[in-house]
Amino acid sequence: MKNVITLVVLCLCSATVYAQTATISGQITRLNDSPVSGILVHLLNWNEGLIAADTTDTQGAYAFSDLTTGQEYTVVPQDNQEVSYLQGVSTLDVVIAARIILGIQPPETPFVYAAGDVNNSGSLTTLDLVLMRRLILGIDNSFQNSPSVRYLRTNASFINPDSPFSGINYGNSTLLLDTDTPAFDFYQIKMGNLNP
Ligand SMILES: [Ca+2]
Repeated sequence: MKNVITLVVLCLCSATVYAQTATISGQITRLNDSPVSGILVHLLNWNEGLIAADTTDTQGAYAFSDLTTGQEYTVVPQDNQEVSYLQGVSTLDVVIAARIILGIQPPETPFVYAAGDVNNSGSLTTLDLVLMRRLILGIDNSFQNSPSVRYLRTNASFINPDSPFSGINYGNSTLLLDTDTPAFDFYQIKMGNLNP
């Protein structure tokens, strides 16, 4: 009996020592840094199972607390606001995209480049220009292979800063939680709006 009690006490002590928790928090903003409120954010476990949900507040902030450390989590902002495809897309955006494609004006950020990839092919090409024109002219009312907005980690970068056409490292929305992780931030990218 004494051995059993000792074992139970040992187990409880171990649980106290190892079951540590931490918080993942961050903010969703537009490219002009204005916060986006009301965005549903899902937290998935290593098995892509939904374990928590939060909605961004007026500051665009979300948080998940009391998460067991030593495990992998993925933060996934949901496209729940039904932003019109046409919102923010004009001929000026087509001109900017054309200048990028022609090499006249390099994209200022990977996010501008990503916003132009409206067919979700991974690169910005004349095909994207065609689709943007068709949307502006009312021939299409959506981008078939892309939602109207996408969410990218703010630490996304060009794979080769000297050559935007080499592609984008989209950053990681999955992390192995070790300690409190603030500033796990996202940009809301309005597809087709290269001049936010
Ligand atoms: Ca494309």
